Amino acid sequence: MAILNIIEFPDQRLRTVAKAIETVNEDIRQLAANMLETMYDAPGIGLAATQVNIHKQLLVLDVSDEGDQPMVFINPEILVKDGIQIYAEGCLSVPGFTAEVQRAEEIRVKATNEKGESFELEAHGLLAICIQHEMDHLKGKLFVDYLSPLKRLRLKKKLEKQHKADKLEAQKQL
Ligand code: GNR
Ligand code: NI
Repeated sequence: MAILNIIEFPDQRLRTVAKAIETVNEDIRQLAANMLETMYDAPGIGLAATQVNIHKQLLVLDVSDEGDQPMVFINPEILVKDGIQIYAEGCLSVPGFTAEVQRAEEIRVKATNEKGESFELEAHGLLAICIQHEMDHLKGKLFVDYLSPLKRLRLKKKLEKQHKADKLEAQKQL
């Protein structure tokens, strides 16, 4: 098991479109386990492979209160969307920032699990939000893309400044 490095906005690698996974093998199961460990450690309620710079259609999540219901989605597809809900979202790739995003209230999703079995799931509320947020990552999209260009630019400048300061601090430690 291992904690993976999470890349942060405005890193262009977050814009990569993930490729479908052809076979669910031991490498994929290992990656899913490491992503879950990374997500719980952060802590977060979801993580897409894109965020750990692996451009494959794989996401993990756990929206339970106890953090004891890990879920793995491989090659997820949304079959049906219904209704709308607005929620203040955060993202491990956009630390220290939240914004209200409008998404479908209810979705029907088809995906493959870590055993390579196909499944379908009806989701609503936070689970539906999280699946849509993670599936956006797999398409190279971030929740900040729903903001006005001015707000996104301000956020980009703020995080770039923070990343520069972090880099200088790391150099001092050498
Ligand atoms: O941990 C997370 N919390 C969260 C809160 C509201 C809406 C979406 C999320 S997902 C986020 C983890 C993350 O960045 N996943 O990509
Ligand atoms: Ni995210």
